[in-house]
Amino acid sequence: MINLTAKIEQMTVEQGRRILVTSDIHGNLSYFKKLLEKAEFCGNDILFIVGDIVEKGNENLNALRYVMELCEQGNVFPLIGNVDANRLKIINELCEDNVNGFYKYILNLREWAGTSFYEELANECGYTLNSAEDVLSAKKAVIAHFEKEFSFLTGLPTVIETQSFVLVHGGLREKQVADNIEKSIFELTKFDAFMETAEHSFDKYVIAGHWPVCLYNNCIQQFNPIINHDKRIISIDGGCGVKKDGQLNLLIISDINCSADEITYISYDEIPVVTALENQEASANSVHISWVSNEIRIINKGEEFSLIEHVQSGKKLQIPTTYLRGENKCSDYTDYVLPVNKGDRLSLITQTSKGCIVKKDGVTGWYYGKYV
Ligand SMILES: [Mn+2]
Repeated sequence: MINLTAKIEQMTVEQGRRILVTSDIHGNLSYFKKLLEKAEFCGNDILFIVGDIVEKGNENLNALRYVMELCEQGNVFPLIGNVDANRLKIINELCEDNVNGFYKYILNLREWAGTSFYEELANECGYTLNSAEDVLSAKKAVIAHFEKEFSFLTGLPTVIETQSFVLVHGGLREKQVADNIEKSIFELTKFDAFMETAEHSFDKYVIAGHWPVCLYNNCIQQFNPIINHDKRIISIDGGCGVKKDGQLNLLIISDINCSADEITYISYDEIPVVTALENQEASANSVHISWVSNEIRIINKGEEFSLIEHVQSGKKLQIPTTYLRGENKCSDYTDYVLPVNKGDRLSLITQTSKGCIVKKDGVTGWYYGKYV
């Protein structure tokens, strides 16, 4: 049986060691490795991985095994995420009554990400998943074969409190860290929009993942970590692998005693990069249509661009027709025109006859100039 109760751990971090924090790797192992390389991660660093190691990417089992391997060095501290916990629960409870829904989910992920955590587990045990029955027949072998991986995930803490900050995948429900022990693992790991909806200003800065930071902004589409000094919350999920212009973020805290103002970050994505050849000024009054506000009305559907009305803001705008999702939704979109200087490096997301949608320093927007 898998025992999924919240675990709160205390930890004292030695002075003089650099602290790195990432979250929401979601099976994107190459992103994670490249990010550590970029940070020149070494044995003297402390690395926290704030949950959601598996699912949605194409190397879920390998990502988990890589994290397990890193943990043997003694300076790497993963926490559990809601998706990690949910997989344990689903696999454990898998039976005839619920297998159809789970098989549908596996098929969705196969189409979207190429594979899924359970599919990788089943495959390693020699099972191919072509029906709900296959999913169920693999269960026994999966549970026996991956005992080590499951007990590793089950043993992960939900919250780690250090002398200067607190780490948790979703967020803290209660202001005092210790009071959160009453909460379920899912209340602490699946706290949607924590930075927006938390009712407390915490004593120590709380570092959380789970909710892609781009969902916090209705004007600008941006993926960099956000530090909220009023509530003392640091939100770091860059939407890696979940958003097409997402990135994997890594907070860099130079020392356990450094102040929140001194925290920096780096990020990694695999979007092709071009160089701008022209300057461009930023636009004002932009809108960012995100997954939490993506209801639209199509006014005129064109071949390359369509005129739509964004329901939440009431704004009418032209968006690439490829961004439409059915009749009343669209993909994440912004009409923001980025400030660009000649020589800037831009990550190229979408090309159109009018200009390109690019990302610069973690912010997405239009660029209308020439580039190479
Ligand atoms: Mn999550």
